[in-house]
Amino acid sequence: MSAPFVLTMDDKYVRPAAACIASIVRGTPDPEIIVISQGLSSRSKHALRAVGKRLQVPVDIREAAPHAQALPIFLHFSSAIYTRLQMPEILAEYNRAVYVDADAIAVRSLDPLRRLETDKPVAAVRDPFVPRCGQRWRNRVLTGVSPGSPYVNTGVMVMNLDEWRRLELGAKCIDFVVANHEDSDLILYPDQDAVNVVIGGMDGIELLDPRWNVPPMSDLWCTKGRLPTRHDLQVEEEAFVTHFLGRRKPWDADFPDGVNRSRFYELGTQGLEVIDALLPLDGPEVGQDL
Ligand SMILES: [Mn+2]
Repeated sequence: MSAPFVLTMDDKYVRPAAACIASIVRGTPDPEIIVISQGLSSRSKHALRAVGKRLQVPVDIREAAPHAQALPIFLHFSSAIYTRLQMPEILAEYNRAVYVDADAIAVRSLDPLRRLETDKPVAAVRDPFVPRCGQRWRNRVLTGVSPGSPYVNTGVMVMNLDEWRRLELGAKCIDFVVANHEDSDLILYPDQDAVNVVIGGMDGIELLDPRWNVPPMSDLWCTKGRLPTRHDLQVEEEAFVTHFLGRRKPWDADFPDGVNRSRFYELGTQGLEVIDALLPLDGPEVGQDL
């Protein structure tokens, strides 16, 4: 059985999520799409279903687990940080799932990801900027985590949900975040850090081909006033998934023009058209909840 593609979002991310969904549907035959709602308005849900209709793929919208709201909210994070960790329970009838960040765009078919059979709870790509745990947590000793072990970006993640449930990894990761939420050095990206410490620390992460999660290198360097290397440009060009991590997004006016931005608009166009018709940018419920 192949796995569903799962996105989580609030109202603010409906437009990029629609582009992401359109890009998946464009390249991958008969994908199963599940959206986990973080308090989506009924307008947003309606718009996402309309995107599915346009793409001729049903979009199954589920609610984030209710106890998410009772967990501590800290720094600039919303309860959304816990949603990925609750997926094994929200998707109780599935053995596996492919989680894709709403700020990602599929450049080619994601079929190999939904077919990936792994014994490990997680398969993900090493973070190109922070490839090792020793780099992420300098001078910290963490149980089971050696400085040389890989640090992964969880923006694209194949989840073996059976293993997550058997080993109670969602609860363990949430406990880790709750216990350490005041330690801003240990927890910078809460759910991603928890996956790397808790699941990485038990050798539970399989590394994927880096092409499955590629940041827009040239644009990120550009914003830092640095020129990308030829290698950066090549990696970017060959990406299977472009993941717009970082603060500046391709839908922002100041995002550099180039291959990455055009991928967002070209590969996501069918989703964007539906959203822009149903949720005009100056509408009352878009972009005002943060
Ligand atoms: Mn992201």
